[in-house]
Amino acid sequence: MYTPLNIDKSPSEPFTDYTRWRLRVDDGGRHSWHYLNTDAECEQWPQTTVDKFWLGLDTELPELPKPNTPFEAARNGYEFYKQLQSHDGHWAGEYGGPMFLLPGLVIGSYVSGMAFTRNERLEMIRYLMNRAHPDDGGWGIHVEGHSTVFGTALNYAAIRILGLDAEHPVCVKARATLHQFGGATAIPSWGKFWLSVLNVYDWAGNNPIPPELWLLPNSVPFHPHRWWIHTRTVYVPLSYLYGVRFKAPEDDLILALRQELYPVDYYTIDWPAQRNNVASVDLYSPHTTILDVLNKVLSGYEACAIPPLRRAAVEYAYKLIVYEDENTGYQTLGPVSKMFNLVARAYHDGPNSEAYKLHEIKRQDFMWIGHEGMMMCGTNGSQLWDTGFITQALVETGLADLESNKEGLLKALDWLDKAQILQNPLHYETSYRHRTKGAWGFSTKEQGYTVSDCTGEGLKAVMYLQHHLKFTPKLVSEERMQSAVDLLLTMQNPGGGFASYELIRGPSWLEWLNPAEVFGNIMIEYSYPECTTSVITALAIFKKLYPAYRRSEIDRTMKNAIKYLHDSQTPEGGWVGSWGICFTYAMQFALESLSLVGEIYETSPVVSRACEFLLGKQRADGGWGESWTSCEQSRWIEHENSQVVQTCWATMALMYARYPHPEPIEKAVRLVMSRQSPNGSWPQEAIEGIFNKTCAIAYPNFKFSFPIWMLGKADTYLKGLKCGKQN
Ligand code: LAN
Repeated sequence: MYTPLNIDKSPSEPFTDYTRWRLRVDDGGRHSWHYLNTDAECEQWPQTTVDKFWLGLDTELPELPKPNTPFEAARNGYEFYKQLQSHDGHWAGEYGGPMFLLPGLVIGSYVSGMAFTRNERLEMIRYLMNRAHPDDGGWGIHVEGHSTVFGTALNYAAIRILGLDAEHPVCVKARATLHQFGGATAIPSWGKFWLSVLNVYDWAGNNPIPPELWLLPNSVPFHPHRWWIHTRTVYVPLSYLYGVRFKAPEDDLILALRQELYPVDYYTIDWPAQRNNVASVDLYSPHTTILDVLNKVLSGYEACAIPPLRRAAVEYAYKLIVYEDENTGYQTLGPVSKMFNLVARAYHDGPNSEAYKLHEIKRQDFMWIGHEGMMMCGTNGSQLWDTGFITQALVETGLADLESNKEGLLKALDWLDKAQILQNPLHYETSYRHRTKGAWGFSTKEQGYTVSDCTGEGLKAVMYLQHHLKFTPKLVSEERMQSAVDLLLTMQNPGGGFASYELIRGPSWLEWLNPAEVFGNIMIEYSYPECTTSVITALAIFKKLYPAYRRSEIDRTMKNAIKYLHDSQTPEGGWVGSWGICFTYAMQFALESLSLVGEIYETSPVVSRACEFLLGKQRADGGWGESWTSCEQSRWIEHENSQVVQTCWATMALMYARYPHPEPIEKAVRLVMSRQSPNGSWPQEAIEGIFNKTCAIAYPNFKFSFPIWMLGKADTYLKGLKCGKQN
């Protein structure tokens, strides 16, 4: 379908004219990248600093006077970063990292007959070329991971669909690596699924994904509505497409891929024997015996599935897909469900339907062009998350009071005001959703999902902006803040902790049924230190401002949450991060919330243990550096270099704890200042985030918000320590 593209250039240079790309920001902070074909269009819509920065072009921002104090360094940092604020007040950013998303975008679009522009195809090919491992030519599960069958087979299929010739050296090298792994037969389950949809893997090679589970009574302990929201939201379209055994019609490319993806003859493969065949390079969570037995039973059922029951289940799954599309303005919860829902709607509703068109429009929100080419993002952006952090940083450091920063902050407040979700979902109980009224989500209001810590950070940012500054209007009413608090109060789990999107709904043994092989802890919600601490912090600040509102419930919630935090500290004194890398991330949040309930270094053994743990990890250069594999293994693993962002988290943690000795903080400040560029920015270092234990994800805006925050805070903190000493 897509015409072949003849590529003979090196991917180090763009395949398209980078001066022609523009990021459009629509209502609520929607992102979409557009390529302008004519000079007239370019003149009418000039490239902004935001565009240039994310494209990796020279921003031409000036060198700033050399900073002599941490505050001056923070001010320089923001002089740069404020140029990256969008006209509507939020900060846009790339959200790449996972390497299994772009193949979903490409395969899903291909089998649905949805086109890409030539320029998008060129830059996606370039991205994949740039991201192939230089040594073996394969791809991993994320940009910093080793090559796997999952990454290599899926991205190989993607680059071929996009138009790269099978004999191009990039394909030849990747194919050789894939074949060395034994070929695509041993791809993990989600890969088996995508390849089956593409009709280059037989459905008989998949373990069953029966839609009938949705028809069980809700009270059944393993009913899918009890699963972690990402797992079940992917399972819905998966079970639909499995139920109808969707497969793309054979064409020349598909026939060719059947040859290329396997070192053996495709037509001789024993497919049922592949169901549990997963390459060892890919495996993180091996199947349990219970899962294997269950799969055998379900396979038996597949052979004699009762047609009317299957039909009813497939119809129900389809209904849930529609609900999800409509609840989220066709963004869906995330990039995986996005593309599976798109395929399901294209198949069921056809290419002339409204659903198809809307899916096509919103597909754009996940596509991002960076300096290495075009990728698919982990969500439709991290708008709220990034805006929440920098605004808090500005208020806490005093940078918000500088005249030149006021206008931007007013815009940010305006954006935050509009980003709060004011209603429950359109389809609410019917799509098993948690309340959303009062919430802030991770990206945009349209996406429409409550996240506990995003609500916490959103609320905190609003309270800081509205109450700590003299020049801001009270855009978010007291009632709306109360509604955010009401929401948070519905989210505490029995152990006192807070999970990501919902309460923990299922029993922990459900994890034994984790079929994904490449991820850990994905079957149910868990309480997370990071989520819990954001909530505690928001509630503590809210309580100071509105002491009368639901006072006893807030007190009780906080007390239980603090207990959870104490309980979840590791014996060495750390907290394991699940969404950022790793201990330094979680500890910054933990010590912030503990300080707000009066637990500091000198009074609390929990906090002093935490500080000693951190100090034990500080390096001679003053920095901290942990590898993303710390998250995989839940133990501290050093990165080869110290990292600016992690150094800031660790230093913030020490300051929240009111650590009394200045030396470690001074050393860290010196390191972060020494890494700052003359224009105030910081260069990109290692990837910052993680999910599901194994997949790293990029938060490139962290390299601005956290250094600005830490340096500004350290300035006052160190001065305070000196005064204390003098006194
Ligand atoms: C995110 C991104 C944000 C993150 C935080 C707010 C930082 C966290 O504290 C709570 C969980 C949350 C919302 C989160 C959950 C899982 C996400 C959505 C992601 C890491 C971004 C991408 C990831 C999603 C699961 C990727 C799609 C892959 C699947 C396995 C479905």
